[in-house]
Amino acid sequence: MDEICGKLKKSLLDKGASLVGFADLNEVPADVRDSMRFAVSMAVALDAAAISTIRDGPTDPYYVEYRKANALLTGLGKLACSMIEGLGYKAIPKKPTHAGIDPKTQSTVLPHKTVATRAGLGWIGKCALLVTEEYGSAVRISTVLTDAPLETSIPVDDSACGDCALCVESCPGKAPSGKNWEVGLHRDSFFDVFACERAARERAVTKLDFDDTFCGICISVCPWTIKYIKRKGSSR
Ligand code: B12
Ligand code: SF4
Ligand code: SF4
Repeated sequence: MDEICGKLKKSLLDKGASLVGFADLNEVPADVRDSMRFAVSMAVALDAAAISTIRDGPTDPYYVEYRKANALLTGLGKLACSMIEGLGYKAIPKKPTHAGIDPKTQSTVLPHKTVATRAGLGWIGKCALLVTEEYGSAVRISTVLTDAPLETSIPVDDSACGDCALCVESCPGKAPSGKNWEVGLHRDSFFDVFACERAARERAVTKLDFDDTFCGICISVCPWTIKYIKRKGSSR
């Protein structure tokens, strides 16, 4: 399987993925993962210059990037599926968008972030986003479930946010409580999803005349994102 994982990773990175990891989902109930034990987690980094334009709300360059990343992730999911199925295993792609969420709880049964931490891509920040060492939280992610026995990565169980509270202080909706995540801590015990939804919608309507939850301030203020922006030669 080592060789297959290597080929899969190389092909996905060549086609535009920024990070690829392999998850063992045995900790998650079988019914939420379609009885597939393993998963490929893929992240696409958002353009650093576009993210650097977000200051007090969403911007057109961020919206363009968001759409581009979703399209790329959909294509990468198809590629991973065809490679895995070519080897005789099952593969189920999960959409990068809000498809299949319960609006009352704002949740899917198997969030991409759960798969991403299991695949070792990063931790969950105080703002409830996946934070990666390489790109901060400026990534969009998606998942392919499979029964192929992949060589899995070391999962991330703890936060690396430490005492930082920049996303907590910058959130216009006061959605993050400031508590540090660890595996097993449910989103709703450290993040008010409805406060985020209200504030993000208000920002999107005011800034872009766009009636959706679209904000991204928490992405742009994170020191890990800023490190990525600086590495790419932009400034915030
Ligand atoms: C519903 C939803 C929303 C809701 C709720 C957000 C939320 N945090 O849940 C609203 C509308 C508010 C929203 C807003 C935004 N969203 Co949104 N949203 C989703 C969606 C469709 C489902 C999320 C979900 O099911 N949440 C349920 C809760 C319980 O889980 P969770 O917060 O996702 O993650 C928890 C688990 O993963 C758990 N966990 C982690 N590891 C493990 C391991 C084990 C074993 C277990 C049991 C649990 C566990 O820890 C996390 C925190 O508790 C996902 C796409 C997807 N299909 O996953 C995108 C997604 C989370 N959104 C995303 C983004 C970027 C945004 C916005 C920035 C919007 C924007 N474009 O401006 C804001 C940011 C809000 C924020 N700070 O979180 C990205 C996040 C990327 C990243 N770096 O993390 C996602 C993943 C979409 C994508 N394809 O990339 N979103
Ligand atoms: S998307 Fe905006 S409103 Fe939601 S948590 Fe991030 S900064 Fe707060
Ligand atoms: S801004 Fe600070 S607290 Fe928030 S996710 Fe980034 S490192 Fe964590």
